[in-house]
Parts: sequence; C-alpha cells; structure tokens
Amino acid sequence: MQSVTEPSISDELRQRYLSASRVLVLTGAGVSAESGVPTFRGGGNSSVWKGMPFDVISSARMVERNLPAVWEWFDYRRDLLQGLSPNRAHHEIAKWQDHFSEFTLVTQNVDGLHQRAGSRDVIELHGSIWRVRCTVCHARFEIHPAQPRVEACPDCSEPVRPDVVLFGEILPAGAFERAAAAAAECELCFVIGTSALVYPAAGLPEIAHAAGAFVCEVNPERTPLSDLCDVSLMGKAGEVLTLFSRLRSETV
Ligand code: BJW
Repeated sequence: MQSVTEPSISDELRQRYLSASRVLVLTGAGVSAESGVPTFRGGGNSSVWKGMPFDVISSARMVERNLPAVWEWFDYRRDLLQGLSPNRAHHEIAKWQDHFSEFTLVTQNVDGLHQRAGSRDVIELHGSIWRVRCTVCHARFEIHPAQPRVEACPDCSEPVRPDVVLFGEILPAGAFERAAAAAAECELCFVIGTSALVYPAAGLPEIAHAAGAFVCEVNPERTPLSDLCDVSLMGKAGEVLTLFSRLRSETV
C-alpha cells in the first residue's frame, strides 16, 4: 500500500535503508534542477529552444535535417553546464556507493553532474552531452570543456553528432540490460527527480517492484509511478536526500 508522506523518513524506510545491501538509484532531470539545469517537462527554459519543443530539436529527424541547429542547442546547454556544479543530491548519492555492498546508479541525465560529484560506474541510459559520435563510422570522442568540440570525425572526417539518445533511438549497447539486471536484484530502489514518462528507463522501478524491492520515489510532484511506489517523499531531491545523510550520522 503506497503512502504519500511529507519529506520525513518513516521507521520502515529507515530500517530498510540502514540494512539494505543491494540498492538501485534511478535519476532524472529533477536531480540536477537545484544545480540550475532546466528540466525537460518542468516548464523551464530548455523545454522550448527557439520555438521548437525539446522533443523536436532533440530528435533523430532533426539530426538528419538540420544538424547545425542540433549543435547550437547542445552547445548552448554545454555552455550553461560549465558554470554549474553538482548539488547536495548528487553529493549524497555519490556517498551511497560506499554505503551499500551492491550499488547501481542509473541516470537518464546527460549532464555528467553525478560523475563530477564523485559517482563511479554510472549507467548513462541516454548518453552524454560531453561526448560526440560519428554519424558514419560511429566512433565516439570526449568533449573537453576547455577545448572546442570536434567538428568532424578525426577517423573518417564525416560529421559528428551529440552522443545522446534521442526519441526513437536505441539505448547504448548493454546499458539497459545492466540496469534491468540490477533492478531485478535490488532490495531497495530509489526513483529520484524523473517524470517517469520515458521508457525504457521508467520500466526499471517496475522491474524492481515486480521482483519484490521496496521502491521509494523522491519528487516534489506525483508521477505515473507514484502509485507503484511504497513511499513517495514529496520534496526537492537536495532537501530530501539530506535527511538520509542525517539518518546515517545519527546511527554512527
Ligand atoms: C524534481 C526537482 C527537484 C523538479 N528534485 N525532483 C513504452 C511505452 C511507450 C513508449 C515507449 C515505450 N518504449 C519506448 C517508447 C518510445 C519512447 C518513449 O518513452 N516515449 C514516451 C515519451 C511516450 N522511448 C524512446 O524512444 C527511447 N528509445 C527506445 O525505447 O528505443 C527502442 C525503440 C526504438 C524505436 C521504437 C520503439 C522502441 C529513447 C528515449 C530517449 C529520451 N531522450 C531524451 C533526450 C536526450 C537528449 C537531450 O538531452 O536532449 O532524454 S527525452 C528527455 O526525457 C531526456 C530525459 O532523459 C528523458 C526523461 O526526462 P526526465 O529525466 O524524467 O525529466 P523531466 O523533465 O521529464 O522530469 C523532471 C522531473 O523532476 C519532474 O517529475 C519534476 O517534478 C521533478 N523535479 N525539480 C526532485 N528539485
């Protein structure tokens, strides 16, 4: 039975958090909102780019029709990110990797802020804004923030595109499979800052729930997953996750 609570941690969640060995965290754009990164569906600046909804500009069709416009949109977002830093939620999640014997962080975000907060082995379901991919030979190259991005593939000179997953495109090889395996094995699953509208990512908490995991959502708003979750902590990720930090320090 799902209970929607104010952002305070129930005894059951406390006990599960302190005793869990296998934990999976799925994050979305909301985890970066407190860093100043606009969400996709939160009505923020990035929902529309020069009159185009994000699902038009961030589409495979636009890559084919107008790659320079796609680059303009991604260059703008990378420039924005360079002035931003990981927030309390990213830092708290980074600590969790050392608290649990099996910890898997799966993100839909392309911003790299989890890694900048110290998270290791992050499964990036939708790619990274800090990589490009050749449209012809598919070779991948990192973008270094201090250097201009690669314009053409160094291997074959063909155009490169952002190495992100657009609607209708398939996820990076093995990424969803790894995430789904961890979801099926976890005891405790956190779903943080995602509208849970985009599949297959939104299917991960469903897999965890079906396999018997306790599922906890952290989001200021309800989502299509709220009814499935055992607990919905309704609040901002930075504020809510700080409660878990205190919990651990209280028990030491
Ligand atoms: C806070 C907060 C704070 C605010 N603290 N929280 C099954 C059913 C139906 C459809 C499909 C299905 N399987 C596949 C599909 C098709 C499609 C899909 O899901 N469509 C639905 C939208 C209908 N999926 C795909 O196409 C995927 N590919 C695929 O499945 O390939 C196989 C296949 C191919 C062909 C045919 C069929 C199958 C690919 C999906 C790629 C998504 N790409 C994007 C863009 C990336 C590039 C870019 O960055 O521009 O990824 S879309 C966009 O949405 C981005 C995000 O990662 C993704 C999810 O958004 P997210 O993270 O949830 O953000 P928001 O903005 O939606 O929500 C923010 C949340 O934060 C809100 O809830 C706020 O309340 C909350 N919040 N402040 C905590 N402080």
